[in-house]
Amino acid sequence: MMDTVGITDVRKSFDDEIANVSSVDELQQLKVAFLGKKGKVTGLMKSMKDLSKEERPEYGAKVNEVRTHITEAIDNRSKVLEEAALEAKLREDTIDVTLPGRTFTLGSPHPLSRTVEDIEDFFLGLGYEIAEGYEVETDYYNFEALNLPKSHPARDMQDTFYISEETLLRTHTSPVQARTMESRKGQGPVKIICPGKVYRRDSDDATHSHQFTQIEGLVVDRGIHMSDLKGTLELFAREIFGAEREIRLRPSYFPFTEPSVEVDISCFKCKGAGCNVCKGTGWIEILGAGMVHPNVLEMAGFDPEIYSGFAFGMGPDRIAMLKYGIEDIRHFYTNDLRFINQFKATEDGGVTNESI
Ligand code: 2NL
Repeated sequence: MMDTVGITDVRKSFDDEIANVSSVDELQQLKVAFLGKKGKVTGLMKSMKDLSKEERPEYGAKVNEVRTHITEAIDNRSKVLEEAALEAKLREDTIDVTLPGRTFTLGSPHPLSRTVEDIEDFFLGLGYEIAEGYEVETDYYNFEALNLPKSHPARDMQDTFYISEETLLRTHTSPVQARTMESRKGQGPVKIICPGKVYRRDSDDATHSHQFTQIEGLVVDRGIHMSDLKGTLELFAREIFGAEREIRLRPSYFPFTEPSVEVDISCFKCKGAGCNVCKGTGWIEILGAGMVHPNVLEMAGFDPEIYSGFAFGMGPDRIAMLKYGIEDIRHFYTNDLRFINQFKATEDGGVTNESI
């Protein structure tokens, strides 16, 4: 029969050559040489036209058999070579786990945020709710409802960023308290603190900022007395500035409270002896407070014959400056990393100033 020798030769030469193949590339070349358009198997197929009709089926079957043999051999070899290549790559790509890792910068709570959170935690522990409101307020809630009528001289002291005649950037967080009281429709108790940003027209310097934070507190119920105010603020002073602190109340004036007081704490640095922090007096002023003015209660819908209350207001900026020894209020807002980085995170999520 014609040319079965040719078929045998092709098969033999393939078997010889594949035995020497050692890479995926070489295998690919071999595949082209035998199965490609101009390959040897394709050549065998083409020569079928020279055979007689009777000879063709058997010849074709034999060529197909060789083609199957070659295809399978190439597939098998391909798998073996790919696996070997993968293993070699895995061997080469080992990682040196002893190399030092990259360090990255850990953030820490901003000392002002931390101070606000500490104060919030203390009052939450006494059962207060946290109330928030608007930074853009109406003249009514910012002044009028707090016993500051248009003619009141206190409006000069709190020179304000007006947006229009009736709207302004709030100068204190008191409007939140006025709104909260009003929403309770004359029914006590009200027991809230209001933290937030406030705005006043001021020339910025080491101790003044046109934007700062405030936390005000308000308790309204039947039978609230000055002694409740005093006890609450004494606990507060000891929580924030240390268990040995004493407080001192001095008479003062606010339009929204009567009577009004300034509250001092005994100096945490010199324990009352006199130093640079307390300017030699042994006392540090930390907040203002008083009994809610009957006009304020009445405007918010509470009967001052039945209800009484106390209120207080403090500046967390100043408290943080005292606690962490910060000499300039502008540090809180200029975001200089040299400032921020002084306050390292502590294990309880707080901050310490290592330079104090
Ligand atoms: C201060 C003084 C104070 C209040 C704020 C207040 C609010 C209402 C009613 C009555 Cl709705 N009082 N707030 C009272 C006394 C003092 O702040 O020196 N803050 C930095």
